[in-house]
Amino acid sequence: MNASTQDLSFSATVEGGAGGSRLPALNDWVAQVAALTRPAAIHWCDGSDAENEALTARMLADGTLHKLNEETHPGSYLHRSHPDDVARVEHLTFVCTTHHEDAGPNNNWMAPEEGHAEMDALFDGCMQGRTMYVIPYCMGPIDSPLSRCGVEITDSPYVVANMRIMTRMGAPALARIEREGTFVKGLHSIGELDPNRRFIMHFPEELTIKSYGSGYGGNALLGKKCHALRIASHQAKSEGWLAEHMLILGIENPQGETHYVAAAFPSACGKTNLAMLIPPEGYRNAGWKVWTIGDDICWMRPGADGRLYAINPEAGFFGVAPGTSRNSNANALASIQSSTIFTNVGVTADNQPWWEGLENGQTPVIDWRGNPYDPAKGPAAHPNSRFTVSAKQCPSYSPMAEDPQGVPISAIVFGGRRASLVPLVFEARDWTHGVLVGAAMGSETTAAATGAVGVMRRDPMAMKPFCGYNFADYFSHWLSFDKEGAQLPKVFHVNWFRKGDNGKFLWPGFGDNLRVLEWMIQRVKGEADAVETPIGALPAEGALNLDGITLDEEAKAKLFGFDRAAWEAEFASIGEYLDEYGPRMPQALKDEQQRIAGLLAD
Ligand code: OXD
Ligand code: MN
Repeated sequence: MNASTQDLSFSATVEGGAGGSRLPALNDWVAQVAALTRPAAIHWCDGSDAENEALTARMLADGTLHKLNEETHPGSYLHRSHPDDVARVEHLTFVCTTHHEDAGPNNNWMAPEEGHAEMDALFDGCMQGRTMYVIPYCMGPIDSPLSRCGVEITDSPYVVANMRIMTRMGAPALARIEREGTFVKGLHSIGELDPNRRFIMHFPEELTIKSYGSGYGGNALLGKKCHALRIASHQAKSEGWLAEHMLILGIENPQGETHYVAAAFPSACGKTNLAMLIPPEGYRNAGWKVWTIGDDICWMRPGADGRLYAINPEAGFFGVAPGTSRNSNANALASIQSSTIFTNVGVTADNQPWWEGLENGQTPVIDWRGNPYDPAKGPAAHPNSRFTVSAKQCPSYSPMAEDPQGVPISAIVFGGRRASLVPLVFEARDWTHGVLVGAAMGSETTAAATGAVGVMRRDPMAMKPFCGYNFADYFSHWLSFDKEGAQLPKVFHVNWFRKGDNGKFLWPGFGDNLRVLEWMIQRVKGEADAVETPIGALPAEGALNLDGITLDEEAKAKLFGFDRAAWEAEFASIGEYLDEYGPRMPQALKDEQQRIAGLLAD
């Protein structure tokens, strides 16, 4: 928006704790946005309990929220989104950089002036009769040098309630913004919730986001995908750090030693389950523990000792509800028994939240649209229905998650949903190979974004929907960490989703994934055996602990073997993929692809 062309004399009732800021740049921006969107009132969020209670009462009164059973789920609410607004909209998500090539073939692009003009036309007068909320927030622990702040302006109280859980929001964040003088500007309006008037635009060079026409989490909670991934990845490139779509967990062995792992998986591939893993019984009895730092986003940068240190910029979980059960993720289930916002789940006769795979013996009576549940009309909960809950409610939440210095990362894991070809686990031989493993990641699509489900696509480092700049430059940035004095993590690839000839999963997954993590940590310490192959090092027979599980011969062959001819074809396709980026693709990565393709052909 061009301030000079706006009528800044517009006035609205100002409410809320702060009622303004000591930072002129922030006050001016809020005034410009108000002049454009013309709200009835402006509310500066302070993040207090009183503010949250008042907002909740407002949302209960207008039907934005429905109270759930207070006895079974105290302080919890259900929100039903517009049925056409249930997932991220990648085809309507843009990165607006001055030069088209800077956004890369991996993003939709628009010139910044055009993007602003398009968005400002949508925002013009869109908040009339509504309250405009100003949300100062901090991504990461409030006192961490790795954290970054932003301000989201929105007309959705549901967004305010979610941002309060997902970020450090309110007065302390405002104080940090006023101290630092910089912040990411995020402007959001639900507009008319019309899919034809919906866009999510990013202006990384201006640290600005504009999102219109959707109330869905990934499109509307601007701290998450828009700031912490798209804008932050761009910022991280110029500042020498990494903003990644990764969970972070700590693995404590019986000797009390904890290793931290960061793992990238595409949306809805079990990141939350892995981040909250409960060790199998034998491991539990032996004293193993798994600690959760984050389930979706990881910001990392080299520390003085050359290792990568990571923080989780988020303060809560926005997890996929379907499939969450006592068996699949008891920690998530325990976390969401109180003070949780559920979005698009079903409801039981006694008003408890319900979703497919909950497996608690109850049945839904109302579906996610608010209609009587009829199995013939589809699932009770939308496949991308969600829970929003504070990370502090998770039994496995690590106290180290609040450490301003972050945690040192021992291993980076890339994983996809691959029914065939890809073995359970392999280790990259060095950093360059690891970057290629991440760059070549492929996965079948899920319900987290609109579009066909189950189609295999390349999703480098699980960042296809989230990298705010050209992937070729992003891979160069990753390669640049391999320098004098660096103590980089080992890189691995996993596939929990390999299927047998009968179409069934071959690996039990969930808690048993700890067996794979244990092998990785042993490899980091130089204590486990591996078999070298052209694609990387696979666990040697007997090196990965399989005590307590039974795998048949087909499973062993497919999970721990490698099919040379099929990999040769895969590497040809990886080569073609890298070529799609033209001359900006780093030569080192192309050479690495060639090296392995050569080994496979031998
Ligand atoms: C998410 C996603 O919501 O990746 O985390 O879509
Ligand atoms: Mn995600």
